[in-house]
Amino acid sequence: MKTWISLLALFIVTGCVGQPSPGEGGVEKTHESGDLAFIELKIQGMTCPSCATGIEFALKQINGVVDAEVTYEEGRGKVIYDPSAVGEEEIIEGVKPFKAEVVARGKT
Ligand code: 9UX
Repeated sequence: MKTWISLLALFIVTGCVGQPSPGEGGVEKTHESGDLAFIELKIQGMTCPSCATGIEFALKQINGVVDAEVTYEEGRGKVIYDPSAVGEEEIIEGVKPFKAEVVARGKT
């Protein structure tokens, strides 16, 4: 539930000022240890690019998430996380208002 609250708090902060950030141009793999996992999410309900930025930010607040990238155009999110610290369920819970579902998973 705390993840949802962080998402909510983010939207309160971000509002709908709609400044689509250019993003980081790809999910940077900062840890190449091989102990990290990767999931791709299908995310429904985003209505503007700022939504994607907000969800991406919220995902990054989750403990154990190493990196996240969400694209509005594709309706997809990519998350790299430490499976010893966080699970798919908690990650999905963090974006629950947007009906995220895992469409791919793997190792980094
Ligand atoms: Mo502004 Mo996108 O609230 O849902 S971030 S339209």
